[in-house]
Amino acid sequence: MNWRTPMAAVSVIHGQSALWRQCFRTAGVGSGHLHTSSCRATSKDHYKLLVLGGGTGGITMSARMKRKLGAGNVAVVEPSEMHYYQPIWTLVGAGAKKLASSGRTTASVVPSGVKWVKSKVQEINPDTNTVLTDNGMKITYDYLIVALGLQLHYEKIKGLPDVEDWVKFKIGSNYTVETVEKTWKVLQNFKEGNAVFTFPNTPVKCAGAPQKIMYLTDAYLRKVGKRNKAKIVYNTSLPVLFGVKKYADALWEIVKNRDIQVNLRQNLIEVRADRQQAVFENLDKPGETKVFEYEMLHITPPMGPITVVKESPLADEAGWLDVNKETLQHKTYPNVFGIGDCTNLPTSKTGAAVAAQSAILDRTISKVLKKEKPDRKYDGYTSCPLVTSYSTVMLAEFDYTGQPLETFPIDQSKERRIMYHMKADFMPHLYWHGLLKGLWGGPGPYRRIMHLGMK
Ligand code: FAD
Ligand code: UQ1
Repeated sequence: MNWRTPMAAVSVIHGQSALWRQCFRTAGVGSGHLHTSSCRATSKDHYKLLVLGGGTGGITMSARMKRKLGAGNVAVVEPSEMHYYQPIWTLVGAGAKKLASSGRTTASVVPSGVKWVKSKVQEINPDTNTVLTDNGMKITYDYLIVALGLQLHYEKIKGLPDVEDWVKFKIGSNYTVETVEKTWKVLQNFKEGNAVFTFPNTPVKCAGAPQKIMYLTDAYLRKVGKRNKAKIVYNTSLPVLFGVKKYADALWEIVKNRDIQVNLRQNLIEVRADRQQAVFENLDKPGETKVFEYEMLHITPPMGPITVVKESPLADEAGWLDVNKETLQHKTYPNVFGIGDCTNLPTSKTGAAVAAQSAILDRTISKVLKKEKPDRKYDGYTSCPLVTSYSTVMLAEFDYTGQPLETFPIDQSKERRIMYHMKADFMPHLYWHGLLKGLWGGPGPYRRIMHLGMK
């Protein structure tokens, strides 16, 4: 729909009146969230800075920008009632954490003084500095930060049954709030056979997560005495086990020692759920398929850019937000910026990357507001705490060059108990109280101290 046509303008007005009716129905009695309810957004539809998406990057930048621009000048558009700390889902899928611990209401994470527009972005028009939402609002901005994340494409796997039937068909996936507990149920129900783990033929968020759950499965089955009844298989679309050699070498040692079979260039294309069979295509020999029987199937779905970004003038050819890889400023619209999974930054998509990006983007926007040239450069820092058991983690950290960029002055390719505690116990606090409050910009400054200024 194009909101500039007269027809569309009518539906915008209808949308707003429907919104007002909804406000009258739901407002009042104890609904005292200062920044919630889409109704109040209709009273103001221009913001100095508008943030699209209230996930990791969106909330983080809202907090930072509100500090910079003051209350009332920043709004964030996010449809979900709940905000999730996704990295802990790896442990939820293995029964080591409860799902409830991963979520907080969006109302509680939107910083005070920032307007929460509880709607879905439907169209972005950077030529007129306008955003259109699914409930008919037109919001204009001076500056825009796009933090819309990425889209999961389970529908691209042929034959995948309805989510309600996944446990019956022994399927789980740590990648969504609806499916992560199914991984744990399927793991507990495991009797005998193949445990098969997949990695799709697309960019993914947290490229280590597809194998973390495999190591936890191995550890769980050993703990309950079923490991000798299981064959663990990792079928990955990639030509490598991990993108950074130092960690890949260490992971190859682990899979060898734990008797895990790794098949490279294998892409899940079909699930025959009633027969408990998964069909993989050999990416080096298109058309050649191999069928794996399974007793447990963990799916990492294909992923891609969010449709609203892909269909906007802000996208690159592949559909990702087209930003400068050093400044995070859009390549053709200088009042537009991007952060996180929605961007085409050539680094691994993680929350840790968002943390490092947030400090750079904060600085870039400060400079742009002062009509100066951005001066700080993002080095591509990203991190993946590779959980290798219920008590160990290998903390991978690297940059655009694909070289390790480690925070601690120890060999981080070793599995360590202390890193497990960092991942399981410390990171959630750092996320909720540091990153989302705009106070944590990644470990860069600490790395420099710990390496005596050498890194
Ligand atoms: P998100 O946090 O996904 O936020 C995007 C937001 O945009 C969402 O709130 C969504 O509702 C909203 N949105 C989407 N479409 C629209 C629309 N049309 N209009 C308005 N809003 C919209 N990272 C790590 O650093 N370490 C880890 O160990 C780690 N492990 C992970 C394990 C798993 C299983 C998963 C799933 C992720 C993991 N990650 C990890 C990755 C990390 O969670 C993401 O990289 C991070 O959340 C990206 O932040 P983002 O803001 O780009 O996207
Ligand atoms: C990090 O900053 C971060 O964001 C809060 C994560 O979670 C989403 C991480 O998993 C990691 C590893 C980092 C990097 C932090 C340190 C202390 C190495």
